[in-house]
Amino acid sequence: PMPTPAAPLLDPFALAKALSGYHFIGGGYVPGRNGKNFAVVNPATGQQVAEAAEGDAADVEAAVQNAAKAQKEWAKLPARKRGALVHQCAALLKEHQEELAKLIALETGKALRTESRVEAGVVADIFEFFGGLGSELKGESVPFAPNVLSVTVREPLGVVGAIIPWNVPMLLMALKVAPALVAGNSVVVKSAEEAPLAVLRICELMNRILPPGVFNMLSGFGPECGAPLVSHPLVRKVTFTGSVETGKIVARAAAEKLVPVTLELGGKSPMIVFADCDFEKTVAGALTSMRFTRQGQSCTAASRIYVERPIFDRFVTAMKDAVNKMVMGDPLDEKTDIGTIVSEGQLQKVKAFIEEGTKTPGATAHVCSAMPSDPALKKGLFIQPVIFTGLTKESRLVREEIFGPVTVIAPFDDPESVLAEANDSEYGLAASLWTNNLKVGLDLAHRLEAGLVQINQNLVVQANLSYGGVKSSGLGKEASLEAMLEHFTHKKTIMVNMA
Ligand code: TXE
Repeated sequence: PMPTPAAPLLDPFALAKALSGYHFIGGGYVPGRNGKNFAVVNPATGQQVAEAAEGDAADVEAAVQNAAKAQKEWAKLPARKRGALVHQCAALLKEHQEELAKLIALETGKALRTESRVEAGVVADIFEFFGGLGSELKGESVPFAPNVLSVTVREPLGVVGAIIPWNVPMLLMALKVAPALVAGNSVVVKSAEEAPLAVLRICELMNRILPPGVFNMLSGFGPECGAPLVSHPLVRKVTFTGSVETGKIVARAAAEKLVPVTLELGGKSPMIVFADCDFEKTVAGALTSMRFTRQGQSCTAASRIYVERPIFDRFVTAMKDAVNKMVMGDPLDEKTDIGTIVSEGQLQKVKAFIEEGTKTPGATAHVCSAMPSDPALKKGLFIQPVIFTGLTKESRLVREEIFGPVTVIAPFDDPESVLAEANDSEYGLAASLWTNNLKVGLDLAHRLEAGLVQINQNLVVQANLSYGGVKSSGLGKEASLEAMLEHFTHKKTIMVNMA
């Protein structure tokens, strides 16, 4: 029986409770086999809102076996039919946008108006985009010899194991699940321990349309639940978003059984602002690029801003003024711009960075915005956004991913020096350039070491555009037709000798 109702349930607290203690395996909600659960906490209040099943190898075994069985039938459906079903999922997800937005706001602390509602909308958009691509799973005919017909066909890989983090769980799940399914694979997702609920709710919605077993979800911790999923012999593809450190563990385990792996890891994305930019638009662009609305918990967040010296002071002042206008508060409140950090562990990590920056000689910490005054939120994981100036490139705050509401702004004098600084990073996920001189802009865009470079805008991931980093930011691409073909199918060659 489904523990959640057919109509959207707009009370996220009731929904969280209803989803407590379940995985989603073989087309239905099932409790964990070991009976162990862990707490899901509302980071805005510190109160427990649900329990999640603590998955282990036995749950992985059940989910993968179900997925393997379902995949055989799913792959037999015409590709366009699979796409059409995924497209129908998009429509249903759209109907439930508000419900999903509230649930994700509750479990992650991301503000409803500025972040969570947007994420729920993008999720539907991703399913809609990939749902239209069934007929693109085409092969080629290759000239070989006069009497030989030589063709390639695209075949699914089998069961896909997907591991997702907590910052935008629904969106990152969709980027993996939608193309995997359209390509004829089945999927087992391991959700993030901080945010298992909204993705679990989506399972039941999609199961109204998809055959049982093609989409399964497990909650649990990395070593106990994620690791056995990655190593399971029937999992023929692994796709992961998370930290560099865990990404390497996952890649090693996948290499052990020689299955392909896609990794989307962190970033330290530079934003480069030239004096000839459109000043007001650039300040507004910087405000969204820093993703302070998400407390900076974004892999593409502009966490290093380089500003050409003549406008440096004016830019810093404008940024401080803009961030000071942002309202921190209850994520579910429509007035709130900035919600909370996701967990106590992340909060401590971010605070340690801020402390280190504050103590650095020559550095100034511009602390912005005001902590919420509501006593109900006094245990909430709020943190005031900080803009740092005066830090040099040796600082850990300039080099490492903080994943918090912290940005470093530094001046530069010429395009070559700023390019060298921007590229002097272990990461290479995203970058943006703000200038009216497109000759300089385009030249730098070609020479920046990043998977995504934008000039005079800084949009988040788009379903139809290739997304993914270079260097330690990852391996392989997500989103786009090409990502579906390259990462969720293999190309088989068939030759017919007709002589
Ligand atoms: O990441 P982990 P955490 C960065 C960000 C953040 C840091 C730590 O800097 O501060 O990583 O976050 C699962 N085998 N990003 O600890 O550990 C885990 O259960 C298989 C950037 O949350 O990478 C979760 O589902 N799976 C990033 C997922 O991996 C394992 C988004 C991510 O957790 C595992 C998130 C194992 N051995 C964090 N160990 C981005 N690119 O946006 C853990 N997991």
